[in-house]
Amino acid sequence: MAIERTFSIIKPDATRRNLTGKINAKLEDAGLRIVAQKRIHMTRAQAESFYGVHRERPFFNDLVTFMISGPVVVQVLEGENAVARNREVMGATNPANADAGTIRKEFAESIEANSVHGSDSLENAAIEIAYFFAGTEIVG
Ligand code: RTP
Ligand code: MG
Repeated sequence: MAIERTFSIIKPDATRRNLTGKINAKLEDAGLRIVAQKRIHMTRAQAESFYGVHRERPFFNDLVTFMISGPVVVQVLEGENAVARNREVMGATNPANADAGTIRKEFAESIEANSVHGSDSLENAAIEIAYFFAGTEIVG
């Protein structure tokens, strides 16, 4: 078991409903440690660049507009197999398909307003962490 770091976002649908504490409790209960965290309001350029891999997808513009519709909480999570562990506790992209007990099953409003983002690989985790955090802001 490797200790990894992954990148997480609590999305605008969740900050709007004041769910950051409940979501953090789920992350911590899953064995993940929040080693960096800040609340920001992304610019359109920041969101477009962050989701650049989805630029050709039909939902890209709606996704960017949603992600800048309110504040988000960006986080670095640390723990054993943190990338996969976080994806497990997040649940499926579409909350209708998410397992009981997952963040998206309990809190997501729709396939788009699905409360959290989590890196999908260790390689992308490193890129995404560096996009939002300086090394000095991460305290393990
Ligand atoms: P994320 O990147 O946010 O952790 O989510 P994910 O891996 O589970 O899903 P991904 O396929 O990477 O999609 C990124 C985000 O785009 C929105 N989405 N909307 N309208 C749609 O059909 C649709 N599909 C995806 C969601 O907010 C999804 O989390
Ligand atoms: Mg993804």
